[in-house]
Amino acid sequence: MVKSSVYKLFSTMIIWLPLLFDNVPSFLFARGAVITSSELSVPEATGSRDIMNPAVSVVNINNMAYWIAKDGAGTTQGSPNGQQADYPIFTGGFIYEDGMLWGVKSNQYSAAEPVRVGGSTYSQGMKAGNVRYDGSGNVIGSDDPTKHHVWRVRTDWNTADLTRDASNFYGYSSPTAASAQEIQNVKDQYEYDWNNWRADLDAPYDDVDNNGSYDPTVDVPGYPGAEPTVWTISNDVPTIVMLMGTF
Ligand SMILES: [Ca+2]
Repeated sequence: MVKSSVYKLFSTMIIWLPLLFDNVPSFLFARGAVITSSELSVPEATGSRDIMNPAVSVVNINNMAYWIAKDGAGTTQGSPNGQQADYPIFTGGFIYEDGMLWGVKSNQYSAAEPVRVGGSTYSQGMKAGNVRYDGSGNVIGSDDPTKHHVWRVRTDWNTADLTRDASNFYGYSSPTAASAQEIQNVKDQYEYDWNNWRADLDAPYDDVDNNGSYDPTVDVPGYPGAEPTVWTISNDVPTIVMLMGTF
């Protein structure tokens, strides 16, 4: 039993992938394992979840739940235990809070201040959204953060029993606590993210027909080979560009 639990723990793989210094996608993915944790019986809601546009979400297909905010920050707000990662899922905390912090030294910065640092410490230096460019490739600002959320897919979203997933997403302490409506909400959110996967912003996907573009009817969103993927995109460009201008 112990060996099995350890396997499940390490079968969850967490990837933080800074592709560009100013435009940082991160994604979490995992290979699933059958849940065998004891059934806890005390439901505990931690508040509402914005279903179609969630500000926090969770990778939870195996025996660990790991939460992330849409700006890429660690968060303690999803778990009923008030911690970022719970292991075993639905029980005590495993990681209080973590995140990615990076530094860049470049001769493009002033000689007096050649280093820039960004990311997450206890506070977060990023906001959700992608960097926006003009037709010549110059940075003109960043996208509206309200148009972004934590994107989440799982390959079996349309057939799986999502009771346990929804119970975890809604912050209950019991894997069977979610209502039928809450389960449907989670399914709807999976469907939306599957059909609107941000491949245009370089969210990873398996290009099944190998044509170099994302087609939700053929391709598989998420990190290739992974069952669930949780993906966010964030930036530290101050100016937010709206459709009609900037503010
Ligand atoms: Ca394709």
